[in-house]
Amino acid sequence: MDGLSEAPGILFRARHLVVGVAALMIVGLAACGSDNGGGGGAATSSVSVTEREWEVAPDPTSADAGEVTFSVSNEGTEIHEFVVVKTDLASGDLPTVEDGSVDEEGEGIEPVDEIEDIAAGSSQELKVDLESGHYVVLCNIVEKENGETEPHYAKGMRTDFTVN
Ligand SMILES: [Cu+2]
Repeated sequence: MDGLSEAPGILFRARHLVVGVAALMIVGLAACGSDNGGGGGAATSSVSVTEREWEVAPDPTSADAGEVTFSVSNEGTEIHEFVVVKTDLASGDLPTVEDGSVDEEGEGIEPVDEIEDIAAGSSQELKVDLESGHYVVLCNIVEKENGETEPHYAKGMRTDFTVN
Protein backbone atom coordinates (compact mmCIF):
# COMPACT_ATOMS: atom_id res chain seq x y z
CA MET A 1 0.00 0.00 0.00
CA ASP A 2 2.81 2.45 0.85
CA GLY A 3 4.53 1.91 -2.49
CA LEU A 4 1.36 2.61 -4.44
CA SER A 5 0.57 5.82 -2.61
CA GLU A 6 4.08 7.20 -3.12
CA ALA A 7 4.28 6.60 -6.86
CA PRO A 8 1.91 9.41 -7.95
CA GLY A 9 3.83 11.84 -5.74
CA ILE A 10 7.18 11.08 -7.45
CA LEU A 11 5.57 11.38 -10.88
CA PHE A 12 4.10 14.73 -9.86
CA ARG A 13 7.51 16.05 -8.74
CA ALA A 14 9.22 14.73 -11.88
CA ARG A 15 6.74 16.62 -14.05
CA HIS A 16 7.43 19.82 -12.13
CA LEU A 17 11.15 19.34 -12.65
CA VAL A 18 10.68 19.04 -16.43
CA VAL A 19 8.54 22.19 -16.50
CA GLY A 20 11.15 23.99 -14.41
CA VAL A 21 14.04 23.02 -16.72
CA ALA A 22 12.00 24.02 -19.79
CA ALA A 23 11.28 27.41 -18.21
CA LEU A 24 14.99 27.98 -17.54
CA MET A 25 15.82 27.14 -21.16
CA ILE A 26 13.28 29.69 -22.40
CA VAL A 27 14.78 32.36 -20.12
CA GLY A 28 18.25 31.43 -21.43
CA LEU A 29 17.14 31.70 -25.06
CA ALA A 30 15.50 35.05 -24.41
CA ALA A 31 18.73 36.37 -22.88
CA CYS A 32 20.73 35.23 -25.93
CA GLY A 33 18.18 36.81 -28.23
CA SER A 34 18.45 40.24 -26.61
CA ASP A 35 22.26 40.11 -26.81
CA ASN A 36 22.12 39.47 -30.53
CA GLY A 37 19.58 42.23 -31.02
CA GLY A 38 21.87 44.77 -29.32
CA GLY A 39 24.77 44.02 -31.65
CA GLY A 40 22.74 43.98 -34.84
CA GLY A 41 22.53 47.78 -35.35
CA ALA A 42 24.69 50.14 -37.41
CA ALA A 43 28.26 50.96 -36.45
CA THR A 44 28.96 53.42 -33.67
CA SER A 45 32.09 55.58 -33.60
CA SER A 46 33.56 57.88 -30.99
CA VAL A 47 35.67 60.86 -31.97
CA SER A 48 37.55 63.11 -29.55
CA VAL A 49 37.76 66.69 -30.71
CA THR A 50 40.11 69.29 -29.25
CA GLU A 51 39.33 72.93 -29.92
CA ARG A 52 41.59 75.88 -29.16
CA GLU A 53 42.78 79.06 -30.85
CA TRP A 54 42.87 78.42 -33.77
CA GLU A 55 42.15 74.81 -34.56
CA VAL A 56 39.52 72.10 -34.54
CA ALA A 57 41.34 68.78 -34.17
CA PRO A 58 39.28 65.59 -34.40
CA ASP A 59 40.95 62.30 -33.45
CA PRO A 60 40.56 60.24 -35.53
CA THR A 61 39.71 62.33 -38.62
CA SER A 62 37.31 59.69 -39.96
CA ALA A 63 34.49 57.44 -38.75
CA ASP A 64 32.26 54.64 -39.97
CA ALA A 65 28.82 55.48 -41.31
CA GLY A 66 26.22 55.28 -38.56
CA GLU A 67 26.06 56.84 -35.13
CA VAL A 68 29.02 59.10 -34.41
CA THR A 69 29.59 60.70 -31.01
CA PHE A 70 31.86 63.73 -30.98
CA SER A 71 33.28 64.56 -27.55
CA VAL A 72 34.42 68.13 -27.91
CA SER A 73 36.82 69.73 -25.42
CA ASN A 74 37.52 73.42 -25.54
CA GLU A 75 41.11 73.65 -24.39
CA GLY A 76 41.43 77.25 -25.49
CA THR A 77 40.83 80.48 -23.63
CA GLU A 78 37.88 81.75 -25.68
CA ILE A 79 34.38 80.44 -26.27
CA HIS A 80 34.06 78.15 -29.30
CA GLU A 81 31.40 76.13 -31.05
CA PHE A 82 31.38 72.88 -32.98
CA VAL A 83 29.56 72.74 -36.31
CA VAL A 84 29.24 69.69 -38.59
CA VAL A 85 28.37 70.23 -42.26
CA LYS A 86 28.23 67.75 -45.13
CA THR A 87 29.92 69.11 -48.25
CA ASP A 88 32.10 68.11 -51.19
CA LEU A 89 34.02 71.39 -50.75
CA ALA A 90 37.39 71.37 -49.00
CA SER A 91 37.42 72.76 -45.47
CA GLY A 92 39.08 76.02 -46.58
CA ASP A 93 36.73 76.60 -49.54
CA LEU A 94 33.33 76.97 -47.87
CA PRO A 95 31.18 79.93 -48.94
CA THR A 96 31.25 82.79 -46.45
CA VAL A 97 29.12 85.81 -45.69
CA GLU A 98 30.32 89.41 -45.26
CA ASP A 99 31.68 89.01 -41.73
CA GLY A 100 33.86 86.07 -42.82
CA SER A 101 31.81 83.35 -41.17
CA VAL A 102 30.67 80.30 -43.13
CA ASP A 103 27.28 80.60 -44.80
CA GLU A 104 25.75 77.48 -43.27
CA GLU A 105 22.84 77.76 -45.69
CA GLY A 106 25.19 78.37 -48.63
CA GLU A 107 25.45 76.46 -51.87
CA GLY A 108 27.14 73.08 -51.58
CA ILE A 109 26.67 72.90 -47.83
CA GLU A 110 24.29 70.67 -45.95
CA PRO A 111 24.14 71.55 -42.25
CA VAL A 112 24.08 68.46 -40.01
CA ASP A 113 24.13 69.61 -36.38
CA GLU A 114 26.11 71.73 -33.96
CA ILE A 115 27.01 72.57 -30.39
CA GLU A 116 26.52 76.31 -30.12
CA ASP A 117 28.63 77.44 -27.21
CA ILE A 118 31.42 75.56 -25.49
CA ALA A 119 32.97 77.61 -22.71
CA ALA A 120 36.75 77.64 -22.33
CA GLY A 121 37.85 74.61 -20.35
CA SER A 122 34.60 72.68 -20.77
CA SER A 123 33.47 69.69 -22.82
CA GLN A 124 30.25 68.75 -24.59
CA GLU A 125 29.01 65.81 -26.63
CA LEU A 126 27.23 65.75 -29.97
CA LYS A 127 25.67 62.51 -31.22
CA VAL A 128 24.78 62.44 -34.93
CA ASP A 129 23.81 59.89 -37.54
CA LEU A 130 26.18 60.25 -40.49
CA GLU A 131 26.09 58.64 -43.91
CA SER A 132 29.23 58.05 -45.98
CA GLY A 133 30.79 61.14 -47.46
CA HIS A 134 32.95 64.20 -46.89
CA TYR A 135 32.27 66.53 -44.01
CA VAL A 136 33.82 69.63 -42.50
CA VAL A 137 33.88 70.34 -38.77
CA LEU A 138 34.37 73.97 -37.81
CA CYS A 139 33.83 76.78 -35.36
CA ASN A 140 31.69 79.54 -36.82
CA ILE A 141 31.98 82.16 -34.11
CA VAL A 142 32.72 85.73 -35.15
CA GLU A 143 34.12 88.06 -32.54
CA LYS A 144 33.45 91.73 -32.92
CA GLU A 145 35.80 93.99 -31.03
CA ASN A 146 36.52 97.70 -31.56
CA GLY A 147 34.84 97.62 -34.94
CA GLU A 148 36.95 94.68 -36.08
CA THR A 149 35.57 91.26 -36.88
CA GLU A 150 37.48 88.08 -36.20
CA PRO A 151 35.88 84.99 -37.76
CA HIS A 152 37.23 81.83 -36.12
CA TYR A 153 36.69 79.90 -39.37
CA ALA A 154 39.05 82.20 -41.28
CA LYS A 155 41.63 81.94 -38.48
CA GLY A 156 41.87 78.20 -39.09
CA MET A 157 39.13 76.57 -37.01
CA ARG A 158 38.09 74.07 -39.70
CA THR A 159 39.05 70.49 -40.56
CA ASP A 160 38.03 67.93 -43.17
CA PHE A 161 36.32 64.83 -41.81
CA THR A 162 35.57 61.60 -43.70
CA VAL A 163 32.78 59.11 -43.05
CA ASN A 164 33.42 55.71 -44.63
CU1 LIG B 1 36.01 79.31 -32.23
